[in-house]
Amino acid sequence: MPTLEDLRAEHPEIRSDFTIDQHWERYTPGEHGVWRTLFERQSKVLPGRACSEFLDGLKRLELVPDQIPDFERASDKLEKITGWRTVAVPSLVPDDIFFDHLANKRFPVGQFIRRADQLDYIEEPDVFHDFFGHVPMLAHPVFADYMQAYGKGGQRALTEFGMLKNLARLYWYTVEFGLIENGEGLRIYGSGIVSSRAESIYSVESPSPNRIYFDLERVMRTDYRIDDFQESYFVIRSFDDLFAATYQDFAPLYARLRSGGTYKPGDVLSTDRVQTRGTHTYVGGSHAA
Ligand code: HBI
Ligand code: FE
Repeated sequence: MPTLEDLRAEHPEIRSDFTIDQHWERYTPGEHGVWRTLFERQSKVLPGRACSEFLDGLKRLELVPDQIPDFERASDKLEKITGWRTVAVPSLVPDDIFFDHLANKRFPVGQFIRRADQLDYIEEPDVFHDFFGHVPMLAHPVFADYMQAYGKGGQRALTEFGMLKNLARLYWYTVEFGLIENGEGLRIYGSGIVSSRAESIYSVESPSPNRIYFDLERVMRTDYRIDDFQESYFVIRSFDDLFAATYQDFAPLYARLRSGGTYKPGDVLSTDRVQTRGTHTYVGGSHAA
């Protein structure tokens, strides 16, 4: 995790909350071209796979294929819908800074974009993962409230309970890699999936991974892979369910989590409500961004 000092060299204006100026005018035609390639690829694979709430958010924010969004202008639209804004950051930011932004309805968006030879793999969230992947769902009022509650919960998990690892798993299996099964059938809402062409297809169509109905404690006990497709996806039935499950006092849950099992990414438990049990036939590849 880079420190403020590390980042100041490249971003002299960086502020104590790790935000920088986007400098939209500095993006090159090549960088806008990478955005366009990624946007057009996802526009082909997401209809019928991403949930309508995500696709509606994309439309309401009027994101266009041929240009990286101007964060201030897009935030003016987003703020009218759910009160959220995006802030530019140069990289991953420390957990306490990240939670504080979410708790105040500010989503940190990577200011940089991956290179044309990195279309399928990025280590750090860039503007395409963050803006295309995360921001459209922030136009959904219930999901936006979930994200703010996550930020507030994160601050407590960090300072009062030392339960960051458990909370990071919740973020990973919902915000990043969550699936939803409602009237439309099985659909994607997780940002890590919607911003990746290969995983957009794999997550809802491959027989290989497990798909298990969401249970808060089960998710908070389950480790995850950061370098490959997920071996298990957790499926919610509605965003109201997700918000309700997590809008409670976590203290008793944290007490239970101090003992008892931690599960491997591919485990299926007898107590699981299984939507589909995976064949685990997928042979590892690179984690498509
Ligand atoms: N910082 N910019 C940025 N974006 C993230 O998604 C992010 C982060 N810091 C920490 C983090 N995510 C996760 O570890 C959270 O679960 C805390
Ligand atoms: Fe992300």
